[in-house]
Amino acid sequence: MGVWNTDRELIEREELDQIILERLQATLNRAINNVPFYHGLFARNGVVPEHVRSVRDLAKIPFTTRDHLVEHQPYGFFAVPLRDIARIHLSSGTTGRPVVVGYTPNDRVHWAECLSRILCAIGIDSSDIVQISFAYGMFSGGFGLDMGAEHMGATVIPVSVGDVEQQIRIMLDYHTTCLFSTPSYAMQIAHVMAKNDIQSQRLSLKRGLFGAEPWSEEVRYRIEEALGIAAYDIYGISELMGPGVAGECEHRCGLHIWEDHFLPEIVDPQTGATLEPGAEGELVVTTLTRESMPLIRYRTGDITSLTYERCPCGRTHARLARIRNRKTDSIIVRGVNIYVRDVEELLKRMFELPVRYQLVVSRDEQGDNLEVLIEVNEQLFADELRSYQHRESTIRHELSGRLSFEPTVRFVEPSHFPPPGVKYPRVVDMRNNG
Ligand code: DLL
Repeated sequence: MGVWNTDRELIEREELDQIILERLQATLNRAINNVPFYHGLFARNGVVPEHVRSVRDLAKIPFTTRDHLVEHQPYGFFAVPLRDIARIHLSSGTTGRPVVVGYTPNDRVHWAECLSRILCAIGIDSSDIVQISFAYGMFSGGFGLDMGAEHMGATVIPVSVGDVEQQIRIMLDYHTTCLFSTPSYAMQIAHVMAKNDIQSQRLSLKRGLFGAEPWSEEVRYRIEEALGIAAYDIYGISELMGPGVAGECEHRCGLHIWEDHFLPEIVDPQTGATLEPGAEGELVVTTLTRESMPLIRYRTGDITSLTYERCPCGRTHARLARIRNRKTDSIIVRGVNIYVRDVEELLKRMFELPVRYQLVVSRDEQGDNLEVLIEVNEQLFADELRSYQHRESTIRHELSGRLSFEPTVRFVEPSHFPPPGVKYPRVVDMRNNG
């Protein structure tokens, strides 16, 4: 498979380290001079950019959190005047209030570069027809990947999300060779294909690029089997840029994070202490080229680990382990830690088909309440009422076995959720809303 930018992707480590340090200095200066938040933060903590002489010195600088961004909405973190901003997106806000993200023309050039590297690394070229089934609009996924695929010469079909049968029709009619979507949407597509007896051999699909939410090796295997493709992982976070911060190459042994644009650290999520390569912890990123919105030691909330060992593909950039879950993907209700993943596992076992669900936590005089909302899809409607009730009571029973109280389980109409393929929060915590 190809390499988009040989000079940058296969660069010797020493040279890469030099670029990182120079760009780090430039970023610190840009932030301190142009963003009042950073000016104040550095002054309060006695940080002078010149004192940051190595990446290790970064630990002297306090973290930036999502709450900081929320406090300074909409434009408080912009380091350039609004007239220099070419585009605005929103972080999708699956874990809180959305935040505005700006791009200068140069930021867009870097975005297209990072994405082209990933697309090329998984074998996409100008002969490919790429169906983009991420949401377009304020979410960075649809537009960003559209721009990246077009930049590297592929043919783009900008389908966006929604009706799953339409996705399949377009794949069949227009001979789509690559599908880009969330992994859960790909599973839904696979499910509808199976239901309508459409064999994967009828498709021209060769590969798929999936991300924007956690997924497992098992899901990868199921997507590959069902769609007859090779499936690759792409990571990104809107506050930092959008999709393309990191992605797999053909070896699929971790996601290369483009260190000439993003400086990664792994920290202990509780203490904030920097951890050694290989240790699992929270990913913290400092942007190195962003003009519009430089972020220093930004806490992503994503749990992963880092390796600097050279990949068989020859790229020198560090690799992230697949993102396991967000720190916020567990929630404490009545003193019990509930992992969203556990609930998902349980639902998977019960239904054997992709279901959408949401955990809603609220509080009244009796204390905290947990409600598990489950989308009623066609298959469930077709079921006997008895099995319906049986499932409701089994879920309630299984969950109350782990908790010290009984949650409520409620089946809801599809209209409760956004259109299929769109990200939505798995947890809604209403306890702080007064
Ligand atoms: O999800 C950007 C994106 C679009 C990435 C398309 C990949 C493909 P946000 O909406 O800001 O941006 O959400 C970012 O999604 O902090 C992770 O928790 C999660 N996430 C993104 N990619 C992955 C992945 C986009 N490959 C948040 N694996 C991040 C696991 C992911 N989680």
